[in-house]
Amino acid sequence: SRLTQHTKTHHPFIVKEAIPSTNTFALNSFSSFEEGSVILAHHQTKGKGRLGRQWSATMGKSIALSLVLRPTIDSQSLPLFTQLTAAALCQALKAYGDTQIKWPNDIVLNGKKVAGILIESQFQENRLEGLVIGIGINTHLEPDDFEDSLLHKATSLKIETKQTVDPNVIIADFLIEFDQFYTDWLETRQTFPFISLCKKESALLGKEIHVYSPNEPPKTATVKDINEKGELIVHYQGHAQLTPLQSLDFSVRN
Ligand code: BT5
Repeated sequence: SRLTQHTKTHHPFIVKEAIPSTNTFALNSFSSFEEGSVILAHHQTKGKGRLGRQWSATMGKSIALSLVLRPTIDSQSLPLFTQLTAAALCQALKAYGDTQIKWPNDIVLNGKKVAGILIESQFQENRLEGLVIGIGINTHLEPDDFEDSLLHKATSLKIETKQTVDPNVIIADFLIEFDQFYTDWLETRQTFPFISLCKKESALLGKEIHVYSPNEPPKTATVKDINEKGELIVHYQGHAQLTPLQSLDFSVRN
């Protein structure tokens, strides 16, 4: 089975108390972290989401980690890592309920966001030196911990399972799943194993979504596929062709 296979990756752990952001920490001292390093923080004071957004969590009630990787890849492969990570995280969180992937970077549990992924890259003299995969998982957040605006769209493992969970088990399970996809991909450069999982567990396939692009009114589209590059293939209303989307800002239409 997947779990009994050996992987080549090993994971030095760096554990911090409160820091602004594990991703920022990893990027600021990137050269000091070897491949596979995991930076864990008990608390983030300035957790980052994508596109300048914030990631927030009450102290001691969530997992915040960053995984440092130094693969030899070109920057075009970067979006693939969001899908690879989402597939691994979705698998690891399956033990807690019906997890799905909301392309490109959200894990939802019973329809609400329980985890998010933020991938940032490190360049040196125009060369991609590596990447930092940031993961936030809502383990023990309670409804009171969420801002009002998040209440109907965010949740935690504790809220959904009504049980406390073991963060160490979650982190270990995630790394096992991740290493399997990652080492396979490094060897074969085949994206099928994790892309097929992203499709199987997609919260968006077949759904109608609103696509928001800068300086344009939102457009309605139907989600048709996720391709081998990790792009979302959509069909815009009134268009003949299908359109591949990269991580544009968009929201699902109810
Ligand atoms: C994400 O961004 O979902 C990426 C989250 C990545 C967080 C990890 S924690 C470790 C590492 N270090 C960091 O500094 N970051 C990474 P995005 O798709 O842009 O979603 C952000 C949006 O999710 C916010 O604008 C809020 O609406 C919502 N949000 C904020 N905190 C949340 C939470 N704890 N649970 C669910 N939704 C949240």
